[in-house]
Amino acid sequence: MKPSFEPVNLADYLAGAAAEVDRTLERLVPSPTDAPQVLHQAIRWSLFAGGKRLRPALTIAVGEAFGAARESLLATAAALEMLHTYSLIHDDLPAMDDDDLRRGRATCHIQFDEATAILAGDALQSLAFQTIAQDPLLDVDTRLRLIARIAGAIGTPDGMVAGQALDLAAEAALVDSVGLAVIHHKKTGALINAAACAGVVIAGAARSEVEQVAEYAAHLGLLFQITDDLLDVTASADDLGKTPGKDERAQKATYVSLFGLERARAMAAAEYEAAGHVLDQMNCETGLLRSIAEHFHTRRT
Ligand code: GRG
Repeated sequence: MKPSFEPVNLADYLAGAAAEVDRTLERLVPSPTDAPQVLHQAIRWSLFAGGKRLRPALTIAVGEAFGAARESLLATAAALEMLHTYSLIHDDLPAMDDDDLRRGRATCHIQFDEATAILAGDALQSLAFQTIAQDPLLDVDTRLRLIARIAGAIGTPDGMVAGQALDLAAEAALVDSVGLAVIHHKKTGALINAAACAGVVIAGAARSEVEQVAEYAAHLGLLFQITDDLLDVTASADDLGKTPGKDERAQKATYVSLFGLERARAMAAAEYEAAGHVLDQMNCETGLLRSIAEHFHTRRT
């Protein structure tokens, strides 16, 4: 029998989780008055710019579904947001995506300068792993498992950095549907997967349950990216807080450019369904995780 809980409103849950993650980040990140001030102001400029906090919310939701206490999830959830923000700061640099708008405001290198943006990303990455390594609410074995899994989602050949390298190399070349899935599995999916798995690791669940969560999150990651590609052609800069239409201008392979709007929508729906089938097999309270998949499917920002 699955444990049953009171139904929770997703919007309230996400808002509550985001507020707690922000309070945790506030505590963990150097003050803007710490020297060198410009570095710490740049970190805060990007970190507190109004991101949706989806990755930390996923850590919290999965962790709570498997019985972890909210308090035990917060530092790791905040660390995942630091890592995500580092990736966005570096992705926006002229050497990469060269963007001047992110989270509804000037990108870090536009507001400050390129060197500061590179250093802000570097510092956020180190701070994230220090946060987990020093979390007094987790036993040392759990900290080590989290660090290994999250670092693996970033620096290994299957991780986010490799995905970014493939994506940059793919701009000029022809990519097929398999190549596209590989890029996004690494670039976007790996960190989303690590965020979900961090929750179930902190809850101390069995290895088989971690694997089920990883499978659910793999569908979620692809769903997130297909939706992102759809929003790039259908949403406004105001809604997105970043420049829409960039993929098309850069002649990037996306789910929309490769398959067209209708098939891309059908592929997103298939990933949503598949995430639901994985949840059907899981022995935990899945209501919130189902709502998160639905949110990833229907989001407009
Ligand atoms: C630079 C090493 C390195 C990696 C960059 C994640 C990434 C890899 C680049 C971002 C490019 C991009 C726009 C990818 C699409 C999916 C994505 C990660 C969107 C941004 O995530 P949201 O929508 O953003 O969760 P907020 O601002 O709400 O946190």
